[in-house]
Amino acid sequence: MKFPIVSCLLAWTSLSPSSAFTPSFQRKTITSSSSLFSSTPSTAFDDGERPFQITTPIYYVNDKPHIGHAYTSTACDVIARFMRLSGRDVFFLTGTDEHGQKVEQSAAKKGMECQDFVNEVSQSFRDLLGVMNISNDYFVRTTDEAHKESVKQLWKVLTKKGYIYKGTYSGWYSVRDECFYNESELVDGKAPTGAEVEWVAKEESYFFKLSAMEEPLLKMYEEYPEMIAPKSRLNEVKSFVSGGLRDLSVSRTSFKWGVPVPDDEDHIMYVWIDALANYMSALGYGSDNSEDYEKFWPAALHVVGKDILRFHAVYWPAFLLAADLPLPKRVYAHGWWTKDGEKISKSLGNVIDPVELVDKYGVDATRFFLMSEVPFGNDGDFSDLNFVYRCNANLANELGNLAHRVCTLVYKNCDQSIPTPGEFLPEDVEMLENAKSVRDIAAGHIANQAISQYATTMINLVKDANKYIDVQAPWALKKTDPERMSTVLYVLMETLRHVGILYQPLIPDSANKILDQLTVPADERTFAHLESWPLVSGTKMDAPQIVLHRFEVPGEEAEKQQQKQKQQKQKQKQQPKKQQNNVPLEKDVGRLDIRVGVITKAWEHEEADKLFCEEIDIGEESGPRQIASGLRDHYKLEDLEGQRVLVLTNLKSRKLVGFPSHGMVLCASNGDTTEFVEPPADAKIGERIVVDGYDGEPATENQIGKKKILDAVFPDLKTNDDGVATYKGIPFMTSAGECKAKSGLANAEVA
Ligand code: ME8
Repeated sequence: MKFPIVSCLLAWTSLSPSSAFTPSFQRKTITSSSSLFSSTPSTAFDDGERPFQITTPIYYVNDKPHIGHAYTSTACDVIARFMRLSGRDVFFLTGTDEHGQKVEQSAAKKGMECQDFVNEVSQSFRDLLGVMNISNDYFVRTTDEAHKESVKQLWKVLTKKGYIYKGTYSGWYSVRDECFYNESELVDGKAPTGAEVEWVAKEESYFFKLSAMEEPLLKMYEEYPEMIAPKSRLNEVKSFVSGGLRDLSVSRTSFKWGVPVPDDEDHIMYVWIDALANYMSALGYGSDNSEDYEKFWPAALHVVGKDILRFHAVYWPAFLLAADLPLPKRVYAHGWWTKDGEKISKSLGNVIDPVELVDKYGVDATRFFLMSEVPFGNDGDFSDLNFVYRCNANLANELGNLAHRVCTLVYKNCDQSIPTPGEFLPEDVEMLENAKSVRDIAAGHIANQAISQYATTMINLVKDANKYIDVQAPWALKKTDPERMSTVLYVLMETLRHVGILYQPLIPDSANKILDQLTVPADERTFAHLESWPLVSGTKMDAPQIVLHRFEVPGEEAEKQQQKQKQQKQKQKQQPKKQQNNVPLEKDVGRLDIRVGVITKAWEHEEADKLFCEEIDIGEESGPRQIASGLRDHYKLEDLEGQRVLVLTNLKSRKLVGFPSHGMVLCASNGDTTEFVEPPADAKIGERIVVDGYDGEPATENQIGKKKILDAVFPDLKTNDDGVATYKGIPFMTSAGECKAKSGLANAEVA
């Protein structure tokens, strides 16, 4: 049954009353991006309305930036961009921490003046922001005069309130951690972090009365637990504080590179007082120009790595409580990246340079991988292979391919312009509602810093859109029902508009390129425009371009596969001929070498009007294979590129009307319909299909022919009731799940 467009829209909007879908001829005028939607969900720590300051740690300039720094900055960037698109007033702060012994020693090692050294390294952190496409509003440096004045101001307040006194210090200090440790904290004579410690023999020092803050801090954690996240970190902090706090040495006289203590310039302030104060100094705290401070302080969110939680969840609130200043709303401690299971460190030589990564894969893929691979808050392991698999699956195959297919179909079949939808069917309404519901779901995740869940929400929406296009098959409707084709394509474009707008925080460049192709004006891309701002039918489009490309699977993996194939061949060769002939060869599906592939190029055979010629990547180092398939009655040329397929690879090459074909693409067919058997989107290119219980070695190409293996196996290859390809009812499996006929064609032959 078809729904008339009006009643269908009513039915659709009744499910989400605040978000009426307005057909293109009834566009609303939005005067400012915040007039329709100017908040994010209220949470225990954030009311969803007030100006939002978000901060990264300020990074030490003792060495050039690495992947960990890029990670924290990107996470904050995603949240900041999301908030801005929601209409929130955002102040996104990052910067460099340039004082202290660690930096002083690094400058000395390079034989440079401290100031010259920090200028140079600070610039490399600033450059990284450009490389990672970070949208910070301000970059603070602790060597800025304004910052130094601001810290002195904080020191004076703490002194006036009676929390700073002079004494003498002796104890353990780690320069790498810039942290004092109690004897009891040391492990095998080292800091608990593994850093070297040195003994500071009796030195005159100012102290902060941290011991007096023990009770107020414990009370604060009790009354305001949402200040520390994720929840598991709160217990860690509580147990540290309830273990007893000793007064903190906050000045040193043994080095000079830092902010001098007001009225006692022989003393240099402890680098952590200096550093933590950046969050307020950047807003103008203690200066004549404190408008931003009035507006944004207290900060809504400090994002830090778990390594510096103690400084942010104990020392920082202690200083602020003592100074009678408002406390930040939340400190979020994220996890730690390792590389191939090992700690990232210079001495292991496994430091990942984010600039190299972006050079190799581009900024959006890098951002996407870092944000989606690991739940924010957990530790993560970096591997090139996972990077490539994830980006190829979720970005190139699912999103890039969908956007390209849809735009190409519209461009070719709808007069190069946005189609006019006809009547919507329930499945169209379901797709549109699904797209519309995603903003609130994503906003809920971002409000809780669940960045990877936001990514997963987007990935799932794109998967749903792929299912919709596969089922609706608009390419087949051109001749039979062009109005229906226009409706389906319109629904897909409108869904992609939501995808593009909502993906901007994560993959800004690619999302905006997709929105360009969809003809969405640059000033109509905020979340407010999702409310009632559909695409205008009839708008002319530019010729579609591929936005997200696939990456080569790293050589190592390809090498491994080649090695395996070589070994298999050698094993076969080594078997004495006689024996080979004597041992009966099981003629089952285990003899077939069926691999996951993707069509990278396709063209029409010049002489045979049923044949397409294809190049198919099955992960072989030698490059894609050329294969011819008789599919021209069933698919359009533009449907082929990017299509994931199963390839039967251990067949003798043969010429098909003059075209040498090196394998066979498997399809499901019931006589009327023929469609590809598809591996799941996350299946790895080149992996072999497994059928439980039939794990034999693939036969040689000669054996396949001579022993008539295909004749024996093909009658038992069928799709089941769910369209899953099976051998004798047992599913074709990949590491990512079952292989299925593209539109779920049930009980069809597979060949
Ligand atoms: O601690 N995985 O600066 P820093 C994830 N200046 N994140 C990582 C990481 C990894 N392997 N390595 C570093 C400082 N990070 C102080 C901060 S703030 C007032 C002063 C990230 O250069 C993570 O955010 O050592 C971590 O907290 C920060 O870099 C440490 O940067």
